[in-house]
Amino acid sequence: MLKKELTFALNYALNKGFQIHPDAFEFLENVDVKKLEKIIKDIVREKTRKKLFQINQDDLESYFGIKDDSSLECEYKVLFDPTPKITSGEGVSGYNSLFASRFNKLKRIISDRPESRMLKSITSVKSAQSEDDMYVCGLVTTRITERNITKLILEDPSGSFEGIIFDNELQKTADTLLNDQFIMARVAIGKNSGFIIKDLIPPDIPDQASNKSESEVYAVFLSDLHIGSKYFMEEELREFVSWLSSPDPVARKVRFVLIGGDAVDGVGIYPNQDKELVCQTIEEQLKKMEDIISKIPNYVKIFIIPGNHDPGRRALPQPAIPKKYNSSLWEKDNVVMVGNPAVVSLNGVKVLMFHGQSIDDIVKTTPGLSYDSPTNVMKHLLRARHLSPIYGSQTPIAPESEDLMVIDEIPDIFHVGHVHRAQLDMYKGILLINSGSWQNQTPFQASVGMTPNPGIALMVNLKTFQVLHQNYNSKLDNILQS
Ligand code: D5M
Ligand code: FE
Ligand code: ZN
Repeated sequence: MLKKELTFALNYALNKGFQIHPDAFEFLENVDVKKLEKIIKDIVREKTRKKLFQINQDDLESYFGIKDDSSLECEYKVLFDPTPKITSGEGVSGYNSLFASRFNKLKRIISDRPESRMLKSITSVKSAQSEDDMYVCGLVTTRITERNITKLILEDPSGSFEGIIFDNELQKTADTLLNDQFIMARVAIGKNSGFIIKDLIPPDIPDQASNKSESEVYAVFLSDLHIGSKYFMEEELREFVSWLSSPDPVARKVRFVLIGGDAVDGVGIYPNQDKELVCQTIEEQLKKMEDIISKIPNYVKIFIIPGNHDPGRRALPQPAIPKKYNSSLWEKDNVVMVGNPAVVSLNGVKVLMFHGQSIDDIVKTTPGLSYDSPTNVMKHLLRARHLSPIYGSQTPIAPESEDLMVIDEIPDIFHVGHVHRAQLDMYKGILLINSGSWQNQTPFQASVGMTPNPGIALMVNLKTFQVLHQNYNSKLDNILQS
C-alpha cells in the first residue's frame, strides 16, 4: 500500500495534468516522506513553467543534485565470458583435452621467459646424456616429502618425469605446489642417473604497468550477498545502495558495481538450508535482488558473476545465472550477467572476476595459506596463472575441451569473494581485492571457526587505484587489513 504522503504528492501532480514515469515513481518511494510535498510542488512549478508535463527520474535526480555527470567517461567491455563457450565434454576424453589445453596454454605463457628457450620435452630429457642443466615443464601429478627428500612427478604430453629435491629452500617451494598446477623445472642428471630438480619456475606475472582510467570514476566491489538467507544483511546493503544516490562526492562518481558471486543464498545448497532461508525459492531470492538493484542509479553498470550458491551449473567454469529464473533482471539495461570467471574492462581497466571456490581446496593442502588471508591465496593463483588447478577435490571442474580457468590475460584488478573476508593487497602491479560478504556469520561458519568481516563496501578510484571503504557492520571497527 502507498504511504499517504506519497499518494498526496502523486495526486497533486496528476491534478495539475502531470504524468509520472514509473522510474520517478520508484525514486519517490525511497524519498523521505516529510520532504515529498515540497519536492513535488517545486518540480510541478518548474516544469509547468517549461510546459513539460511529465515527471521522470531525471527531474528528481536534478532536483537532488545527483544527476549523472555525463562528462565522466564510462565505457565498458566484456573481454571474457565463459557462458557461450561452455560445451558438454564428458568423461575421460573430456578431461584429457582439458589438461592438454591447460598444458598448451601455460607453455605458451611461460615461453615469454628467457629460460624457456632451453625447454625440452620430458621424453627427450629422459633420453639425454647431458651434463648441463636442462629445463622441462609439466603438470604436477605427485609431490611427496619423506626423510628430508622431496619427490616430484610432472607430466607433459610426451610422458612423465620424476625428480628429487634435496635443497631445503626449494623443498619449501615444492611444498606449495598445487596438484595439477603447471610448473617449469631446471633439472640435472644425478650421480645414480636419477634426476635432481634444481629450480622450480612458475609461469607467474611479468612486471608490467597497469591500465588506468582517464577520468576519476569509481567501481564498487561486492560479493557474497547471500540474498534470501536469514543472515543476509539486508538493511545494511540497502543503506549502502541508497548512499549511491546521495550527493556525496564519491557516490557521484560511482559508475560500476561488480558482484563477485553468491548473489543469492540458493536452495538446496547444503543440508537443512531451508531452515536458514527467509526466501524459499530462487525466484523469490532473485526478485529481492532485482528490487535492491533497481535502487542503484540507472547510469551505474552492474556486473554479476555466479558463485557456488547461485542457480545454474556448479562446476567451473560457470555460465551466467540462467535468465529463466528472473528475466527482468537480465533485461535491465544496466545489468550485465556474465559467467564465472569473467574479465571486464572498465574505462580500460581490466578486472578479472572469479568467485573463488578453489580457495577451499588450496588452503587445505598448502602450508602457509589460510582463510584469514585470501589475498595470499590469490597471489598463489596468479603465480600459477590458473584459477582452479586442483582437480578431484571439493571444487567441481567441468571437462571443457578448452581450459577456461587459465589466467591468459593479465588483469589490472583481480576480484575474488567466497571466503567472506574483505582484504586488499597488491601483486606485481595488480590490485587484489577480496570483497568480503554481506552475510553475518552463519552457524556453520561459527562451528568451523570462520570469522567473516561482512558489510564492508570497497570502492576503487579507477584513475588512481586508491581504495576507499565503508563499514556497515556496527559490531566491528575498521578491521580491513591491507
Ligand atoms: O562459503 C563461504 C566459506 O565457507 C567458504 O570458504 C567455504 C566455507 N564453507 C561453507 N560451507 C562449507 C561446507 N559445508 N564445508 C566446508 N566449507 C564450507 P559459501 O560459498 O558462502 O558457502
Ligand atoms: Fe559466499
Ligand atoms: Zn561461495
